[in-house]
Amino acid sequence: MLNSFQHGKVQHAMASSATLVTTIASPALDNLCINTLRFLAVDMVQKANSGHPGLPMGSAAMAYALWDRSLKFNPRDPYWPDRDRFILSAGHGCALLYALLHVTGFDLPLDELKMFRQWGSRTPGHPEYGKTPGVEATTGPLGQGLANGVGMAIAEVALAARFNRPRHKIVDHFTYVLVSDGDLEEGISSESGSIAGHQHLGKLIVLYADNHITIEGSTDLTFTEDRMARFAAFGWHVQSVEQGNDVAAVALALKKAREETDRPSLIAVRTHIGFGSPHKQDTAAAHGEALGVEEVRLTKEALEWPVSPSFYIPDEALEHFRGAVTRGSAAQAEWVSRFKAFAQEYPDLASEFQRVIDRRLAADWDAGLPTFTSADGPMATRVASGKVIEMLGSRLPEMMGGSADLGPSTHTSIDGAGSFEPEDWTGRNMHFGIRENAMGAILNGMALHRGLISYGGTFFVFCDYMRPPMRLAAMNALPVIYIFTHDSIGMGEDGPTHQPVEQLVGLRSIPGMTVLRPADANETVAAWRVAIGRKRGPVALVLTRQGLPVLDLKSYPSIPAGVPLGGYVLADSPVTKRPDIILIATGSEVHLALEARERLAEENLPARVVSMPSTNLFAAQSDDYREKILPTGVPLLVIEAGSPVGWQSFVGPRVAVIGIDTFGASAPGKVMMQHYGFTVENVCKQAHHVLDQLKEKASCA
Ligand SMILES: Cc1ncc(C[n+]2csc(CCOP(=O)(O)OP(=O)(O)O)c2C)c(N)n1
Repeated sequence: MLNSFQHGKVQHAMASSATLVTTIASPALDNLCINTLRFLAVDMVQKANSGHPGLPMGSAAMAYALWDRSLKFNPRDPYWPDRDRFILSAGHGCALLYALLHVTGFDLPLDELKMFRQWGSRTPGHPEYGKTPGVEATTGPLGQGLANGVGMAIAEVALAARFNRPRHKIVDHFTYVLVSDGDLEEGISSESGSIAGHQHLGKLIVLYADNHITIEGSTDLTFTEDRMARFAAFGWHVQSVEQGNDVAAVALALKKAREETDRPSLIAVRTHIGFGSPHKQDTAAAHGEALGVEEVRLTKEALEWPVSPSFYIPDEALEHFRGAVTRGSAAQAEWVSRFKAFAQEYPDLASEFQRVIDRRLAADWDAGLPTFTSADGPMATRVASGKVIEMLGSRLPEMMGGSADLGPSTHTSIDGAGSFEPEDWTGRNMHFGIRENAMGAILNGMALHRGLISYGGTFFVFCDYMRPPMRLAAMNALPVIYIFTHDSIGMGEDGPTHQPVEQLVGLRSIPGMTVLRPADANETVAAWRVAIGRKRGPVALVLTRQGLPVLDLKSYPSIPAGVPLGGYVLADSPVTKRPDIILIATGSEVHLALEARERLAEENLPARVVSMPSTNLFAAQSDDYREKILPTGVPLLVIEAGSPVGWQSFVGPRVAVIGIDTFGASAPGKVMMQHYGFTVENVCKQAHHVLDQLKEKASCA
């Protein structure tokens, strides 16, 4: 029953009182194990003739100290809920991680190591979540992994605060991150480091491969501040280990870090990039290319390692590493027994824990979702979203999120749910501060941890600040929700710096991202239903600042079923079944399309209005459905207060777009809309123009 946790699935296995016993190896055996890791990494990179040998060679000892002496993990069941998390933020050094995963007994055969960076292998060029058992996060874009770790540590304390009870600690693990200079140079390290310090995340422990080298050479070129003082100022507990190969010293620092419960820990370990390589150690040449056949030989000789065979793993080392399986199984069994006792005393809480870890929604989670009527309008979609969040927050206690200091504008708080602050980690309203990049990466870490539905908001234009973590969320199919308000030039006076133009097309183009720009309060409700119901991939809700009329469901009954399909007929041509033109609009422009349709009807031009809150969802529908909504041969006119880029390729050549291909300006929203052509008059004029042009073409043909 030890393998009873599939992605956190709890089964009530037989209780076991096994305790975690680590057999400390002799220094000679330690060294053998460390060199095993080093040379596996060296051989992987050499065989691929691509990759980064330097960091693995320098950091093998500290990684070994962690994995051998501290890390709570079970290679046979990589996803049991209370394992320690380990993130290699310096993802370029992944040969080290793959070596660790193989030798400790994860389902990663040696043949996979021999296929490093090759098509279809489980050992890609940077760690990819979901591809390799034991990889907790996709890393490579420097700094993101560290902030993911902050998110995971936040998830740990939040779930502990929610589920642990006196005598029952069912959530109790550490989050470890290995970072490099590049991770700490990136601004996100300060954003997330500051949050972690402020939140007193004592179970976050960061090992820093302080090797003084980046790609262009010595860190003297770029990175000369006192990193220790910087993190100390963030409120971290900081330690230095002078000898990176001193396993005992690293293990001791890790022990001290674990004992420091009030502050996150940074342990700077002075390592040497390319350790052991006679010509490349301590140089940038060890960073990002294979050592070369001759240098591999010299390095192996220097460290008294057999030159051949490559991928050599001494039996003694393997046997020691594989102790992780017994250790991990025992640790997991011990947790299972604790969980069982917890479930006996708190059966409801135990099944609730199981539910949130499995990402299952509570029954009737959407029962109280509001329906708005025209009497509620005008209402900004951000306001409608706020009402939905309040309701959902009360039904789904796993919802946890906030904004980058814009809560009153983004309407992202859950009333009565308290603030997530070090004094009270049961609070579910998060205050990320003005740190969008870290916010995005923390949301990813929370989602990767499991047990929470994480969401975050800011002004739409500032989503650019969090694009790197959004891209990773999409790549990792993480169910993170973004709430982006002030969605167009219609937001008004703040001017072009705050008025999004190219953001819609930008987000829509991220593979796996679902963007929804609802037209009113009722579409917003339906959009939230999509967001919460989606288990894979992030969802961005793009919402207005300005009030919009409410589309009454009595007049527009197609809204609830239409929104999940991405695009649907909101109002059809009043005269004939087949319209002369289709007006496709999103968000606030849907109302303009509806007005224009009436005007066009008076002008004997029957038009259909298609509301298209999500091009991503619409594109995923069947050809038949899309043909039904946008029949072949009917000209299309798109109305969207954003860049027109993308529409042509999306709906084909028979399309004209009223969009924006310049920046906005500082003026009231209504004035802006008029100046940029978002008026009934212009829509009607363009509709006629499209048809005239087509007629002209037809007569020329
Ligand atoms: C955001 C980001 N920018 C640039 C890179 C490309 N890159 C990979 S490693 C690296 C820096 C290497 O220095 P360091 O972080 O100290 O790693 P080490 O040399 O110790 O392996 C850079 C710039 C990246 N992976 N991510």
